[in-house]
Amino acid sequence: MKPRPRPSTARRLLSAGIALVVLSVLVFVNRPMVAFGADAYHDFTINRQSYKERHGHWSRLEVPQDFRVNAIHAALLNTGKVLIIAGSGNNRDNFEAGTFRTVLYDPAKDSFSEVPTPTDVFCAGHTFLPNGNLLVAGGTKSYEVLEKDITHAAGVMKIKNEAPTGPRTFLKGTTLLGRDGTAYRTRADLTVPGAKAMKHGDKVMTHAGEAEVWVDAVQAGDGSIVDHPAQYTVAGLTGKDKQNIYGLSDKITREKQEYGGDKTSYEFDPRTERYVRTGDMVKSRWYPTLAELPDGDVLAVSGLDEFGRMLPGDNERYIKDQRRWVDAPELKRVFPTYPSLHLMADGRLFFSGSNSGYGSDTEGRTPGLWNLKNNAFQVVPGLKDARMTETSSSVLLPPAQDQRVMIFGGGEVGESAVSTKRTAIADLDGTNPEYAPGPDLPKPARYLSTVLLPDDTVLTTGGSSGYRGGRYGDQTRSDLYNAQIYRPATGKFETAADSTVGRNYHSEAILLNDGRVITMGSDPLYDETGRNPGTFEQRIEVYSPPYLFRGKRPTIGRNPVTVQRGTTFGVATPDAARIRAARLIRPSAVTHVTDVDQRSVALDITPATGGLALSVPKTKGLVPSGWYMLFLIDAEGVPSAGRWIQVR
Ligand SMILES: [Cu+2]
Repeated sequence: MKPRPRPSTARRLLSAGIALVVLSVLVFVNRPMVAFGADAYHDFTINRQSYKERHGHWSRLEVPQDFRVNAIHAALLNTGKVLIIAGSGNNRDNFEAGTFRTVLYDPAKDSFSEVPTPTDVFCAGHTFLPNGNLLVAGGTKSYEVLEKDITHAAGVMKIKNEAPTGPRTFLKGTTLLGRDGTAYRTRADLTVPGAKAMKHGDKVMTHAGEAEVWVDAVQAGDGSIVDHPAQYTVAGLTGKDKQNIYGLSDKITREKQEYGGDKTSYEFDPRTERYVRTGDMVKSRWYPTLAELPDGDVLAVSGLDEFGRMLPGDNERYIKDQRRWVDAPELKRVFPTYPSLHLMADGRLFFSGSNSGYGSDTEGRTPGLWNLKNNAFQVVPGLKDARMTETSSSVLLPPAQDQRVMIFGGGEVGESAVSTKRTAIADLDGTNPEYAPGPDLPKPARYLSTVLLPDDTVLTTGGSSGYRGGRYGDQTRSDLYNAQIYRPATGKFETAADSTVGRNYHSEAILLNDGRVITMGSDPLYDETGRNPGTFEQRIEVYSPPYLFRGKRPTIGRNPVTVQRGTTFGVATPDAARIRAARLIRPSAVTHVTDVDQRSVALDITPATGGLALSVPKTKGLVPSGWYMLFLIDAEGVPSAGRWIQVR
């Protein structure tokens, strides 16, 4: 065999060079393949049956362009459809154009439809009534104006009328004059009631009529600022009128003007799929919580008034049989906006501490049990990171009979970079309940959505570590994609599959009656760079929990449509032998991760011919009247699809 000649150095260098070029080309050509390989492997992993059985599975919903809205509120109707409310959707252009949106999604048919939305229900409160209608009250009367955009000093003016000669109307643009002649104009038409004579013992006293209105300085600049309480005359009035009718204002400034609340109220009817106007609320409210009471009436709590001021503890009651609101001065109590108020078995409302966005940073933030019979408030101590309850979420853990409320995450008051991974559980059954620590979340979280599942677990998903998805530590964006399932029986979180869409402020997650969870919304303050304004997230995802991949689901053959609290009813099921639990789950009505509707009530089970006999507890505070989803759960924790039942 002829030996190969040794290559020259030049030749060796040349072939090494060629090899390097070829290798570089190969690496370059294959680079996307390598990346694609990692993606493909991830896809392969999350789509494996064994993975889904342990962690569940997410999928993206196809939303036709016409039905993409800014989901600010979401509720599951007893038709199985999801009510998605945007109103103006935190979009000033929509507000000014009077474009208010509501969309219905039907999971059974995978179809969308549009619902006419009469007024701006953006940031209203809501809760389900015993008849299945969703009471929606409050909303947006005016958008905020940032300090940098305020050219003319403005303030709230109280117009007083000391003449007992009946109401007086002043048109928008009416001028009020300060002592030095500085002029201000009213922003809206205003009717001021006449003075009233009132008897106090044997004395008769005159009470002036009064009404409030925004006024803006006629001249731009700081010259019209008034930093102290002062009196103003109404231009054009003379003689006695001029003496009797005048304006009073605490201050007129160029400070930020908060969003103003609205007093409009509706019942949304799931059958006609329309908003039906009820009597107005007594107060205008932006960010109120509506809490159903044991008798089926509703309490509206907290909010900003029409001038963007925190309501100082003014709460009111909806009388469902008369479809009107009445003042509840006997229940004066201060809470921050969107307080989480969970109805307990004894009829008290438990304020978990969770709230969303506005209010005094000290007053009214302490968790406790609110007795509506005497307005007493029993503090529930022991919450770690007690200052971090804003943008937290809380749920009544399943089953409701355990009377345990769990709070998740949250951040410091206002636009703060500080948030917590703390959870805590208050066992409210005893006489002196306290919060005890729960397991930490994997990461600090605000705006975490928490959803009760039929197998007595709680899905926690979405949220961000930073304020509205923004900066946290060295990240410019801080959306959380990790989801986890809390299992009360073990007191631990289990890892769920990752979601693919970040969800922070103005996002929701709710249980569907087919056992899946739908998630939507998110309103980041900034984009990915952290420099430009963010875009509202309109994509929708659906999460299928592990139980949907664990074999055949039990079925319900037949069930009554209406059941009485404290009675036993029969359901037909071919799976009776393997059923271990039955739950009534009250559907969610959620906004700003505040959902005081969802609850899961355990039913006692006894065997019966052709199925099972199920007993509904008789306590109203445990099972408030209304529509529920009935789930049967087998020994493996696999639930049936939910059937709609009305509890009376
Ligand atoms: Cu909001």
